[in-house]
Amino acid sequence: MAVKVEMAFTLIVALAALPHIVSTAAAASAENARDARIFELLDDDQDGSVSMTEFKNNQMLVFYILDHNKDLSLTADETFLQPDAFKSISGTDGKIDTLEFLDIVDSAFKQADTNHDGLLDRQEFVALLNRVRNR
Ligand SMILES: [Ca+2]
Ligand SMILES: [Ca+2]
Ligand SMILES: [Ca+2]
Repeated sequence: MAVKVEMAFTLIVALAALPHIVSTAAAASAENARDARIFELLDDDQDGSVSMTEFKNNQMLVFYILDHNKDLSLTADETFLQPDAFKSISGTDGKIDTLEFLDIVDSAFKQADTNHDGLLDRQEFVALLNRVRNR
């Protein structure tokens, strides 16, 4: 797996979990319940799978939350990424713009969609989370 995509996984899962980290000090035993809640958060129409559109919309929301100064780009201090990881996404300008962000979201979605049906089901989503955690 390309380094860039691995970084995208880390970013995306951390981002998806962000509201939960803030609102609940979830114990490790509550991890499954938390994963299920993250999935439900992503699955806007609650049809049991996360489409590319749902995934992107949710990630863009997170982008806006992280973008403290609302200039539509993320600088290193607005993310919690390691410098190398940040640079692999941002390129040389030191900023992650919305296109770069959507590009990694797109890559991560395609990597996670292991049966290539254009949807993330619960199984694929949990596999994605586990892959990131066990890195
Ligand atoms: Ca859905
Ligand atoms: Ca910014
Ligand atoms: Ca799938």
